Amino acid sequence: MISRIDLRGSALAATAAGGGLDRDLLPRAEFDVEDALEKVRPICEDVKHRGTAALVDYAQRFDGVTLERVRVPAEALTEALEALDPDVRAALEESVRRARIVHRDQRRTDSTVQVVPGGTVTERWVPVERVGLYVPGGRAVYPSSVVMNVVPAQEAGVGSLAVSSPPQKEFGGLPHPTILAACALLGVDEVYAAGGAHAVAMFAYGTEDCAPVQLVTGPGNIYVAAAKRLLKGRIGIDSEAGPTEIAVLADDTADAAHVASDLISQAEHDVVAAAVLVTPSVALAEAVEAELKTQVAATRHHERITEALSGRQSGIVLVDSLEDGLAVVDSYAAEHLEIQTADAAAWAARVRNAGAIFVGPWAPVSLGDYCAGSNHVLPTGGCACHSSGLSVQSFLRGIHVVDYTRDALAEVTHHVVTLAEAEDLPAHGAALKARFDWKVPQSK
Ligand code: HSO
Ligand code: ZN
Repeated sequence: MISRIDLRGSALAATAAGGGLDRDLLPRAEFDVEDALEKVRPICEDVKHRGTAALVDYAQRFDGVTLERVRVPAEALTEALEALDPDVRAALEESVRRARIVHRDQRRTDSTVQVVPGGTVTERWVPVERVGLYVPGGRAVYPSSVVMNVVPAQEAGVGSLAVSSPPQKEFGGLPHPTILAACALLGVDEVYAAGGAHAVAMFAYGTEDCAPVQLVTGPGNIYVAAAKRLLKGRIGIDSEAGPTEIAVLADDTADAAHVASDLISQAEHDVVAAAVLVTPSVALAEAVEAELKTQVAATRHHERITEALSGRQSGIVLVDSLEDGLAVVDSYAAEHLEIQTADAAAWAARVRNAGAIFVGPWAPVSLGDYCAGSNHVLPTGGCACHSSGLSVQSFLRGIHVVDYTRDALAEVTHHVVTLAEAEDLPAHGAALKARFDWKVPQSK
């Protein structure tokens, strides 16, 4: 079912060392946000002008639900938490506890540096005031994603946080009850029943019910991604999350059954999810192929998984050496990268591009999805070569605070005036000269 891509004999490590390895060396799933832009543009405009009335119309059209109100009442949140299965609650609490440990440690402290005597620059970290978190509904009901978005926002000190998730017909037009329960567990009391592009527009423009936010985070389908791209600038966004990806770099010390089950675990998300094994070991490749055959048949979502594994975005990549394998995974820049080799930590330390790295046999991606403490909102589609996963940092802004004394300004004025003249912007220089009787102070 999974195809083989044979890259042996291509001297990949040498090509990569010269900076020449193609970022698109391995195929990826189609995720053309550009295409969806024209569809979401009128929807966003409509929400901008008609607010709640537009959201109610879209709930009818896209979710088949007649909404009485878009804001979820407080009782519905409390009831959802009370009705939550105790085991699920305990697991979510543990997930939150671990995520808090990691994200609390990411908090920044302001730092002041003295550039010259009398001249300091402070970097002051200020949380975004109000954030909107989008949580998908439909097939992807992930309370764990509520944890992964809310915890870093809270640890960053975000004062106001709203969640939106599509209304579900079978739950009387409310978002999925586990999503509501997760919100309640995390102390989020502002929740809306809106999904898709119009939910992002609600956050960006605000409505009668929902005050506008400054930043929207959270995964979603292609329309959500398109709305984020369209409204970016008016609002900040985390990323346009695409289909999930796992790459495994493994040698013949890896356990084929475990490698196969890890590939399957992420293929389970979506028919366009990517599962890629990169290995110099033909024996491991064969063993993993055999394992996939037997394991996939036994999984609940075997049809979806089979489609994901047989898609062009998935494959077993044969390379001449682990060194070449490293070049391949670096060029691919996977959302999740497992290293299942001898001396895994040493190989992991050399990886340059990945959303998150899972080291050795006891750190499968599923651990990171729920309970490692790390964040599972990670860059996809190769964006790991320039972006990071969600963290406290995503919810902070670093403001430079510049503080100079008269003497410190006098000392550097001639340089500022010179650069301003070189850029034909003399008024810039004049702003300094005005402070010194229109003379350029002589530096000591
Ligand atoms: N692997 C997904 C996150 C997730 N997995 C949620 C299970 N639930 C993207 O990192
Ligand atoms: Zn997952």
